[in-house]
Amino acid sequence: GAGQWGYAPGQYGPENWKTLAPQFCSGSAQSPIDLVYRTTVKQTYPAFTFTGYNAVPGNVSFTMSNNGHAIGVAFDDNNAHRVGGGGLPGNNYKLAQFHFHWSFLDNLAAGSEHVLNGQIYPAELHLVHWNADQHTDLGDAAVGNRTNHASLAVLGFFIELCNTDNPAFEPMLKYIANVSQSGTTFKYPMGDRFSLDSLLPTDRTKFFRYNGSLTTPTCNEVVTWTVFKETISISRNQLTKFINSVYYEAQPNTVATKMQGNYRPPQALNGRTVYRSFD
Ligand code: B30
Ligand code: ZN
Repeated sequence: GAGQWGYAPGQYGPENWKTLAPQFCSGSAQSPIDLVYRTTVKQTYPAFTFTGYNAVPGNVSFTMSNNGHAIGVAFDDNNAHRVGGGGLPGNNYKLAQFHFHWSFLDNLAAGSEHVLNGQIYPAELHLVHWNADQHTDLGDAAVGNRTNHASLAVLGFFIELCNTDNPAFEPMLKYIANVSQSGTTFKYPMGDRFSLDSLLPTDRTKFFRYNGSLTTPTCNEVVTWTVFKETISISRNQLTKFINSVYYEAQPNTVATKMQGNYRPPQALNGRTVYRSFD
């Protein structure tokens, strides 16, 4: 469940997460951040290795879910989606889920969590991987009572508006009405396929790197963040359909509202170094 926090300004909003979940949300290595190119430090990194990110075999099912604050997809593939290399502090990160943060219907321009040189994008994709050499599952890696930036590798991609539909989003959009309410899940029919490789940009060599946190309460500082320079495109119609189709978890004494603007604003750097892999 989402717990008593949300994105609307006020008692449960991002400005009060420090109070709602003080242990980590008030920490000094929080995410997201504004990635300012001229303040970053160039470093040479080995290439990422992506395993299992190609077309999903017909016998692998996957589930889309509405957890009350974002729409996510998880593969039921015995952790076959893995990432290593890329200078991550580990070589055996398993994909638990991916999810989106996105904009408001009346302002499609603002929806990303990370910001690039002051520019906010319409949406952002997060691929959440946990370190299988150190942890038993995502929960153990994400919300343990410890600070270990090797626990999670979250890969972030900016999503920008384009005039044409991106076919890679169609499998999600086809079934999005099945997860309109918080707490609902939808298992894709056998034979329906979703390929992450078709969604991700082909150039995954240019990225920013820093130590940060979960961008939602309890904001644990357990993430090695990678935010890629190359973007994913989505059409206005597709983004609008996502936002119009799904609802947040209702906060106490309120009715559920449309899931829009589910992003945390940038957090203070507090002396952290942000690296980049490219000139
Ligand atoms: S993010 O990529 O930094 N936005 C979690 C993972 C990645 C990010 C944020 C949170 C995470 O695993 N959180 C703990 C699990 N959640 C369950 C869930 O995802 O549904 C606990 C919770 O918050 O109650 Cu809602
Ligand atoms: Zn996220």
